[in-house]
Parts: sequence; C-alpha cells; structure tokens
Amino acid sequence: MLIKSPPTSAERESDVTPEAVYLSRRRFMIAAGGLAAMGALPLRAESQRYVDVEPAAAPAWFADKLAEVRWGAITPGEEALTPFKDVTHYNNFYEFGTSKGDPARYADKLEVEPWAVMIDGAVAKPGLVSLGGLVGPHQLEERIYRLRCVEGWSMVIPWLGFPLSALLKLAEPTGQAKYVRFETKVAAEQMAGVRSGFSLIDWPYVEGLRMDEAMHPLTILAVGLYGRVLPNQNGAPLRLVVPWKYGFKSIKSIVRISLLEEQPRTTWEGLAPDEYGFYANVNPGVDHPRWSQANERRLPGSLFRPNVIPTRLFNGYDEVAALYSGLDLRRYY
Ligand SMILES: Nc1nc2c(c(=O)[nH]1)N[C@H]1C(S)=C(S)[C@@H](COP(=O)(O)O)O[C@H]1N2
Ligand SMILES: [Mo]
Repeated sequence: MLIKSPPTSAERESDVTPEAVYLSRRRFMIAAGGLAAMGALPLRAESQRYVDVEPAAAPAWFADKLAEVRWGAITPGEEALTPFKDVTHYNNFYEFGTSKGDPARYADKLEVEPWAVMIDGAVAKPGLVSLGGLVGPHQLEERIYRLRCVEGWSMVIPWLGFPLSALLKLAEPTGQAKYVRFETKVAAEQMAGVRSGFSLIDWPYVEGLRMDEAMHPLTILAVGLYGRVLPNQNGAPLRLVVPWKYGFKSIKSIVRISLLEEQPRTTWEGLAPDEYGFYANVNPGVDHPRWSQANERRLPGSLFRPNVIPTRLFNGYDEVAALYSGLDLRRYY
C-alpha cells in the first residue's frame, strides 16, 4: 500500500526519547487529569503502575505516538496486571529457543531496525511498508487483555497498539479476501532457535484469522506494552494480539500480512492438527487431547501458591460469541 516512509533522519539515534523522560511525562499526565476526580490515593497507585519497568530508548516512530495514547481504552476490571518482569521473562518465542527463559536471553539479537512489512494478496493497495509508515496513521490505545496460553497458564498484559481492522482498511481488501495470513521474520543468524535445528517448526511461523475475526475491534497489532516499546522477546516491533484465542494465534515480529481467499495453513495446526486447530478459541469445554483446559495458572504464581482460576469461554470476551453462531466449537477447535 506504499504509505510514505518517514525520512531516515527520523530514525537516527539522536531522536530517541529516553524512557525516563517518557515515564515522568506519563506520571505527570495522570496527576493532572486525575487529581480532582479520584483524590490522592488511587492516583498514586495508578501513577506508580509502570515505574518498575526497565528503562529503554524509544524509536522516533513510537515516541511520537505517546503523547496521544488512549490510556485504559480496554481494561479487564479488577484483575491485577502480571508484573513486567514475568511478562518479559516467561515467553514462548520458539525462534529463540523452546524454554520460557530463552526469548529474554537471546531475543536481543533480533534486529528490529529497519523494519518493513509486506502487505499483499487480495488488496487494492499492496506494497512494502516501513514500520513508521505502517504505525503513523493510527492512534495508539492501551488495551489491557488477558492472554491464555494453550499450555494452561495466563497473564494480564497492558498492550499498546491499534486495531488490525484500521490497517486492513487502508490496504483496501478486495471481494476475494476471506482470510488473513501472517508471517514472522526468519533470520537464522539472529535466531538461536531457528539455527539449532532442534525445533520441529518449519519456519517461518505462520498464523491466520478469518476476515471477520481480523476485523473485530478486539483484534489489535501491538507495538508496545507497559507504556514502552515492545521488548524483542514479546514480538518486537509488531505483533498480533487476539485476546479470545489461545496465545499461539498472537504471532510475533510480523513481516508479512497477506489477504487470501483460502484458509491459510498455520504452524501449529500443520504440526499437530488433532491438538491445535485453526480457530483455537479459548474454551474450557474442549480439552487438549493431553490435558484439561478447564482451569489456568494465572501468573505470577509459585509452587506453593499456583493461583489456579477457572478458564472462561472465549477467555471471557463474550462479545465475540456472535462470530461463531452456528459453528460447532468441538469440531472447529
Ligand atoms: N513467531 C512466533 N510467535 C509466537 C510464538 C512463537 O513461538 N513464535 N509463540 C506463541 C505463543 S504459544 C504464545 S503463548 C505467545 C506468547 O506471547 P508473550 O511471550 O508475549 O507472552 O506468543 C505466540 N506467538
Ligand atoms: Mo502459547
């Protein structure tokens, strides 16, 4: 779709905003907006929410967006956020290894600048778009979502992103567009898990959605979390988040988005179709062949306090139920 790239000067080191500057600005914004309405106590809790976050430099395309974020656009009510430390050190990102600590250990090797995304297939405006060009037209929103992994653990993560529907509309899908296919970057020299040959995955990691799922307002492309730019281990610089589906649908470090007429073949479905379906809607009533999906371990927990809670249909996002009326969820898991 060839949205114009920002000038290369905008991506120079000198233009990055130190995270500390951003954090103090955010604290100030909350104080100014919330004082009268909420009084001092809740204010303090709110303003300290992100103070523990590790410092990081933000690239210009991200820093430019922070002044106009819609904070708290969607929140899960009373559920506590999973701490930044857990969100960024307990990950699945097989390109960097199969243990939960591997992404945090090795994903700093991922080169995220420059980054471009190919948008192709059944669209009137295909093309290679720079990350700045891709994010530029969109207001960032903070979406605090539950993330439920098919393995039986879950987190609550404050993402920063924008609706996938807004991006797709700009590309102008044609009448042939029935599905969206996403592909992750592959760079063996940067990705220990790809190099190892130990994984069964046939790279690139691929995911897909039906068009109506892709256009649903809950479906976002995330570029940040905890008020900062997305850490590499969480799928920098751009990843999908579909909160009512098992985590493996939320594909990381996207380099290609294709609109298709046919349902794409996705990574986990291709590996083990009897265990991982294309839909992968969170459903406590449909067990994985090797374990129950009735409950989940909400992180953080400990050996002695595992913090087990019941899993909810569609991960509690009841508003998506209409997408599946008439679909047998036991058959299309
Ligand atoms: N490219 C890629 N995307 C991926 C994965 C992966 O291995 N590779 N793992 C998925 C799984 S199983 C989960 S649970 C989530 C985890 O996201 P998080 O580490 O940001 O919590 O990412 C998903 N996206
Ligand atoms: Mo997962």
